[in-house]
Amino acid sequence: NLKPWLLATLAVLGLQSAHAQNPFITSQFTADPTARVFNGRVYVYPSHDIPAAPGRGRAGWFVMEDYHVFSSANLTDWTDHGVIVTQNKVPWVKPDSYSMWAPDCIERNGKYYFYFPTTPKDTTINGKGFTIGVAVADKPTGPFVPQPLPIKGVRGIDPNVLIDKDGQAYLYWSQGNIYGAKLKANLLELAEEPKTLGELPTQGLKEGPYVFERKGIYYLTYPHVEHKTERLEYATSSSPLGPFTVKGVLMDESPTGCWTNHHSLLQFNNQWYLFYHHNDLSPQFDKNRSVRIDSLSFAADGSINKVVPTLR
Ligand code: FUB
Repeated sequence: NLKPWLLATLAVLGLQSAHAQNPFITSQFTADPTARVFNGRVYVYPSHDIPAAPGRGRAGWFVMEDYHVFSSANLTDWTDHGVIVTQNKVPWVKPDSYSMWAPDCIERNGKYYFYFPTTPKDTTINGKGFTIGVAVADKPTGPFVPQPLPIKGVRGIDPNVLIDKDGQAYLYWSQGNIYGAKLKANLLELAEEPKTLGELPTQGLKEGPYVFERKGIYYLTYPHVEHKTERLEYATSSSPLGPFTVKGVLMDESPTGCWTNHHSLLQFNNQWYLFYHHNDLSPQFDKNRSVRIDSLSFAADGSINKVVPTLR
């Protein structure tokens, strides 16, 4: 209940925390939020859950056919820029895939590269199951033009891209375990064979990698199921492809039972934030999810202080 003048002063000092209500998008179901700052504005690229219907996806499972992008200058007022990529306009996607899962978007030299996983119609390229493609735009809101084929050599979901301080780009993704590889300068092709990243937990699904660098430490953050639902864990390394060492938990398992969590971290106006999801708008069905934000902080030794969800 901070007074507006105090919030404005804190904002000028870069000290405000997220005070938007969670979930912060209520016009549609959203999940897997990747948040990025482009030109001083926050853009969130989430997945878009829709309910299954006859001829539309599989009842009881994730159903996703397109992506919207949302943006905000203050983390409170959000603009929906509409559909940026849709399954039936991507040449390589299996018709009626309804599997447009967790995406990422990154900028280089004024071009925006949107990475997304889904199922292909031609399984001879990367094998059966999910693979990852790219669509390119001149603006963060598109229009995005999909590449004609998925990235060769990538099998899996949940793409995440890091462009390191030296300009080298890395693609991370998951397929039960977490993998990474250098990208070529065009950001459209792998430059090397994928590798695993170190001594991550061997038991339980690990997915949704989000990698970032802070003060010379590379953080690999990821959802991990040990019991029933995913908790967010992190590992650190002195280099982008590891080996990473597990350090701890940044968000506990959901007490109310949304099976998945999926997240990104963002520094905006000198404050760090965690973007993640739960099923606030669909308490009975956890495949219709909604995105949330909370403030996040680091301890002096670089460890991440655990985030406790704020619901209002
Ligand atoms: O949204 C579909 C899948 O659920 C994502 O790709 C995973 O990370 C999990 O959130």
